[in-house]
Amino acid sequence: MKTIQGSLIGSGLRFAIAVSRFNELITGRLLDGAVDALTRHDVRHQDIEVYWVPGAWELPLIVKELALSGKYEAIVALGAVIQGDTPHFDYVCAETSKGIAQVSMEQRIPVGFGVLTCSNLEQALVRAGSKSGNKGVDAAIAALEMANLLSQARKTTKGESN
Ligand code: INI
Repeated sequence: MKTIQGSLIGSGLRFAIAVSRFNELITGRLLDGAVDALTRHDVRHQDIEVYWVPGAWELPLIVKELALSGKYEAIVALGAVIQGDTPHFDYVCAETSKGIAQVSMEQRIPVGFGVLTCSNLEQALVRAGSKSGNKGVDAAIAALEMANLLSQARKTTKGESN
């Protein structure tokens, strides 16, 4: 039996982080968490590029552009969508998540999904570095693991030795 896993060693890997300015109180914390997680796993500061967009709705487009550039082993998408009194929330959440997933699948690049979809600000704060951890950290670590796993899988499926 052969088991293939992605390591959490980030040296030599290049990351783009796309982050939305909407609800920056939250997304700034997600960004800090993501950068901290990557650098703690030996990703160099100069190998991380941060792209700000106006809101979560705009994330799929920049993620697609970054994926197509071929410059990065993985991308992390960060945002915070907080429910209001209208169905706007549902449209933004649905299109953001669908769009990001589509880019990841079509371009075959890991995209860590760090977009919070919360009922209120308190729920978001809890997930942005207080009681329930930091979803920016989780998204960055998932992207790192997947970048290494994909690289392993591509070697293995080409029959190269590891
Ligand atoms: N964008 C967010 O990132 N979070 C939100 O909670 C949000 N709400 O609630 O409206 C939001 N809206 C803006 C949207 O993402 C676009 O930037 C805007 O519609 C312009 O295209």
